[in-house]
Amino acid sequence: MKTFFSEDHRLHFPQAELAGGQFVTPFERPSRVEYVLRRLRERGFPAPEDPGACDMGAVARVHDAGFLRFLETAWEDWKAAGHAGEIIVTGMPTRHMRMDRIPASIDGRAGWYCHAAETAITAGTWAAARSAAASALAGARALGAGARAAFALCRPPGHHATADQYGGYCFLNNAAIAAQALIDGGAGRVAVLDIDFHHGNGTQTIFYRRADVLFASLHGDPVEAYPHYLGHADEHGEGAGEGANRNYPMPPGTPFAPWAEALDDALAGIRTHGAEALVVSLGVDAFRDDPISFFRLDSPDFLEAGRRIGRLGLPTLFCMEGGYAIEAVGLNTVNVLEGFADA
Ligand code: Q9C
Ligand code: ZN
Repeated sequence: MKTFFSEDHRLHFPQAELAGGQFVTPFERPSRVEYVLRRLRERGFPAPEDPGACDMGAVARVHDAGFLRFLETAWEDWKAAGHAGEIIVTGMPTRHMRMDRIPASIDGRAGWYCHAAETAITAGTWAAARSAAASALAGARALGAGARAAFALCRPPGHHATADQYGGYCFLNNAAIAAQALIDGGAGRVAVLDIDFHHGNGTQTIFYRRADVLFASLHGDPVEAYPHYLGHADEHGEGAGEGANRNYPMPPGTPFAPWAEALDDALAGIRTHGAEALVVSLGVDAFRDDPISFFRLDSPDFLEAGRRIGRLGLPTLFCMEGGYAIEAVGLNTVNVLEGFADA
């Protein structure tokens, strides 16, 4: 399995995440990928390839032009406004406010282009986010060239990023960008399977009105879990996309058996949809020891999940998403990949 990874992920490491009313060291930190790299090496995966420069044309097929300009210039504008710290949004447009006037100030624009304030932007965030999208695009190219599978070790993650908002530790939606690239490369239909603990609100909304990209997500019920305001079972897609969105919200304490049942149902839906390629949003925060999540998967369960995904028989790109039980992130991630390869 080809793997793609850029050292530029290190350029994104905010000092702080707003959590529980305190500033804490971000859960989504650079050391996460070290554990994945080590396990890949130990278990005989080929050395990761650097993806090179990011194809911004491909990124612009998914993301709003104003949003991309904002990300590109946000840090300079923030400094120019005299702000001393990292970009942390303090207000966003919500119910009872105007949604048709984008402010000029950096504070106003940051709120406009954000949906969750735990996520800070720093000097290197834009470069890191582009490098993660570049890995996803390199993975999509590998599938296009005939590979059965590829792994993009994306950091920062992507599935919470909408067409025009960052949040949930995500800036560019790596999996959505890859899915769009597969469509643009000639695939008639593609599926995105999201097994990160959190609902992939960004990916869902990007493809919500489209029939060509099916989105299926297994996640903590938004009644109890981030992103709180999307991810319910009755979100089926709209217009041409009606029926091409499948959500499997599950309650606190969910162990592997019901989770795997949801996985099987999602995989059956992907088969029925007629997908020619699969993108997996591979978060491993469904792990029982994850510090910010509430499912109970054990490490061997990730092997079995990979096997079940592998039995679909589709060309598959895995894009790294979440997983915060730092030392187990490598084992659990590589278990999915190895299970897939063994299927
Ligand atoms: N106090 C991904 O897994 N809220 N993002 C965390 C912790 C944000 C998760 C609350 C969680 C975002 C890619
Ligand atoms: Zn997550």
